[in-house]
Amino acid sequence: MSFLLIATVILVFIVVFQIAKASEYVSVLKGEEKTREQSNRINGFLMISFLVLGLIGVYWCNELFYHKTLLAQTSASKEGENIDLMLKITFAITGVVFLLTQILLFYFAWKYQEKEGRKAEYFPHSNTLEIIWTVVPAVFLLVLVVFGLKFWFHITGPAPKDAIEVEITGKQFNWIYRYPGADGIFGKTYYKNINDEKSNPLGQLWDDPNNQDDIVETSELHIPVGHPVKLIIHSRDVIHDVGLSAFRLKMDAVPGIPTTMWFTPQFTTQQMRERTGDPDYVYEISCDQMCGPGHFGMRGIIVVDTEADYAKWLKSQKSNYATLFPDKQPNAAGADSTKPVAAVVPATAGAKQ
Ligand SMILES: [Cu+2]
Repeated sequence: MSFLLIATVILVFIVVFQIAKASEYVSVLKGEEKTREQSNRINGFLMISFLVLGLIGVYWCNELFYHKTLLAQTSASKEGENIDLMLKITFAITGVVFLLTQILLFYFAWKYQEKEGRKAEYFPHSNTLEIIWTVVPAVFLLVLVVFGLKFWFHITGPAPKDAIEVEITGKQFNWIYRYPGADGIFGKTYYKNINDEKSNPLGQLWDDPNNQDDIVETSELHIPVGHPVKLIIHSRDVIHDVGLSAFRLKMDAVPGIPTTMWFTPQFTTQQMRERTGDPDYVYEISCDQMCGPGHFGMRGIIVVDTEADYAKWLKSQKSNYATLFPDKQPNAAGADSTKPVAAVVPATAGAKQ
């Protein structure tokens, strides 16, 4: 079998070699000039064909895949609309440049093919041209960068006063969400207090009274529609990244350095299901930073509720403190109370959605 294979390869090689040799004799007979002219014409024609087929291909790919891209759906956050706008402007500018340069490249290759009596002009340098093709792209890039910085400072800057604050902590390999509770203040945490066995994944310090009403959640992040949400982003181990593609946002989760970003969801999860025509649609958090062997599994889920549903969900949540110390009464002053548990926990406690 291998002998046959080797023999075939050798035979094919000999045939190709003989054909090449024969065509060489033919070109000698016809005159080298003429052969070159002919091959130039063929190359010129192929260049134009490549241009036309290539442009059809670009258009076809777009028709085929556009509905699978992010831009097919409008941004799910108000702030993300700025990102979409910038992306569209970038596409428009680079699209025009792409079309112009590609069309000229292949058209010139055809138009200026070697012909009798045509001589190439020697044109090594032009200051005017250098200035034009340096300054024009620089101006366009500057405008894009300035807009980018403006939007960036907007979402990483101070959030509106009525923003809901949620803490999100990445760890190998999932996300932990924390709500500050009724007092609106996150209790202190200390990394040496982190203990997954004792249900303290964030290392909450129990002697800080602000911790007593903090809700810690690992299954889903609930946020209300039409309301600014500020994420305070932490990491427990290595660098992760909160990627919110539907909202057009992402931000690194860096151990020891909290990062923030805020946004306003425009559509509830239910509305998004109708918009996409996908009954199973959910907002996803993807970890956008390769963070270890379980990186692929760091898919978080965000549920965007109506204001009423969100309030209902929040009310049904029990603070981590109340779960861990059911015999202690959460108290704004931090003092332990001997009041019965029933008074501490709302009737709906524990009924997670
Ligand atoms: Cu990660």
